[in-house]
Amino acid sequence: MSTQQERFDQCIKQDSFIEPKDWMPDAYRKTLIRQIGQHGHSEVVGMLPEGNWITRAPTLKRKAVLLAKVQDEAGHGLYLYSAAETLGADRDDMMQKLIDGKMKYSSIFNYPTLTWADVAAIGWLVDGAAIVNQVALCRTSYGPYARAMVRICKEESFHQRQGFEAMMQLANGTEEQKQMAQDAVNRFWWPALMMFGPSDDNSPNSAQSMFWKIKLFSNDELRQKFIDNTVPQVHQLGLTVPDPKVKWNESTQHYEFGEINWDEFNAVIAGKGPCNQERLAARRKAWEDGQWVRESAAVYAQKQTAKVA
Ligand code: BYC
Repeated sequence: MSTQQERFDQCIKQDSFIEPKDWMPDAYRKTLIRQIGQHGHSEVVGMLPEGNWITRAPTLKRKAVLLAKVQDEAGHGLYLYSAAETLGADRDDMMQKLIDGKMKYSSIFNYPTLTWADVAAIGWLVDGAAIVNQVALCRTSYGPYARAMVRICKEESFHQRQGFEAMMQLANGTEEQKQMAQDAVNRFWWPALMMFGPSDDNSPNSAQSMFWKIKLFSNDELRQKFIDNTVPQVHQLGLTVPDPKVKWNESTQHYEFGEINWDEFNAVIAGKGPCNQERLAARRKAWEDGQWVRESAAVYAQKQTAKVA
């Protein structure tokens, strides 16, 4: 075994961070670029379903909060693309792969936001699921990814709380508003569980990623944690979980739950979800419309460099 490999293995074993200039196996680099790139794309595509409601937010306060949240998601995308660049990834290439359907983004953003309650449900359930996954990633083995996660988690916590508060207002509102809240939970509950990825026995990347401590907990462990956190919140809102099998198990100290529709999950990640085409078309248009901005910025940067030289 090479000294470089030994040093890398030692670093992983001791829970130290691997930094951009450190030697790392090619497959470790490739896995990180895949995961961080997809994570960045999820943040950026994730702006679309919520952005859809900025002009229709019910009050000025809700509009201001939603604007700030969507802007935060753009920022998360930027930290993540920057982290991927430290591994040698090229941002234009990642973007091209996203719009060509060659790189994935989170399945959850392929579902439509039909009512205002869906925006509340995204804040509460989707950001809630994201936090469970991302808090674990604050100790992931690659330094720049872990550090990006610390700030992202702080912002996601605010997002989750505002989503819960918006949901609480609906759940305690008129009968119609309460029904709207329940309908959003019914439609977003299962897709939120799918965010954690396939079950452990069907997750091709998990074993290696856990060995390298890129992932510290398995998909099923994190999904269970989210369910244990969230079921009491649904009850607190006076709503119901759309799964008749949800039941507290005293001996395991966890909630039991029903079977996830993996056919639906596989269809969505294969590009056949309700909004996949619409999401990619929106990203493609934004990329093409922004061409002149990228060109101008590049010319400006060249001029600045020439001045310094
Ligand atoms: N959606 O072997 P597996 C947010 C893919 S955004 C789509 O378990 P892995 C927010 C997976 O990529 C939060 N694809 O993979 C933003 C793999 O395909 P490839 C986003 C999925 O990587 C705006 C294949 O299925 N969070 O918070 O070990 C507003 C097999 O899976 C999904 C992150 O990205 C999925 N749900 O584990 C509001 C967190 N699940 O690449 C909120 C970082 C799996 O082999 N990522 N796939 O073709 C991770 O923690 C891991 O990548 C995953 C999957 C747990 C998602």
